[in-house]
Amino acid sequence: MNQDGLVNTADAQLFTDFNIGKITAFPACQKKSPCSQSGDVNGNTFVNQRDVLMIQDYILQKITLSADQKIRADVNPASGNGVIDIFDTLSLQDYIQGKQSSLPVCTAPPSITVFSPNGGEQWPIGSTQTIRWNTASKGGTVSIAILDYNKTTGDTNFTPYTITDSTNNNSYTWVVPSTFGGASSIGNNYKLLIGGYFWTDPGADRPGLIQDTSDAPFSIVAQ
Ligand SMILES: [Ca+2]
Ligand SMILES: [Ca+2]
Ligand SMILES: [Ca+2]
Repeated sequence: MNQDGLVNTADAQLFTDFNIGKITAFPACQKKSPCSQSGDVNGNTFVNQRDVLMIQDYILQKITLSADQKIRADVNPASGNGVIDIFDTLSLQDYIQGKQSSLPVCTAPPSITVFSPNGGEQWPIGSTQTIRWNTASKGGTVSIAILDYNKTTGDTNFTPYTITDSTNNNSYTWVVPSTFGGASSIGNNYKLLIGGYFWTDPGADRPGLIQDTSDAPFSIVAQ
């Protein structure tokens, strides 16, 4: 079924997944690594169940792996973490069975960077300002908030004020309000926060939060 040369429960699982609609097709042929040699632990140019079994045997201390094999086995998370554990086997299995189109280590998360305000600005109440940021991949939605570092909330050293949810197109026009949360907005210790769930971590089965803040505080001043 998954053409790894083994007829075992993995094939039965594929049948089950197909019958209940979790997958829409069976792996048609032997898979290659989605990047360099990641996942191909035994180095035979194919990524299949034998590689998963090698990682499992390594975790159970039945076998040892060479330094290169350890690098190829560390497919999770996106940065590779130098730890070989069950999450690597689960990600590798998802890739082999077609549930994921790549391996986490082969899918670098996009970054987001706040450009303006990025620190030092003095924005008057009532003025129209352009909040700017940059993402490698546009699309989706970002949440924009102002963090007031002069006020703590719970166990955080800032108080957030939500501005809006905006299309992730790298800019948003903002009229600086006179109040935040019912109090004057005049202050000298604000940072802008931009964050969104516009990337799905293939190893986590859920969208991962990508966010950034101003590098240094900015101020809101009187009109
Ligand atoms: Ca292999
Ligand atoms: Ca790992
Ligand atoms: Ca930043």
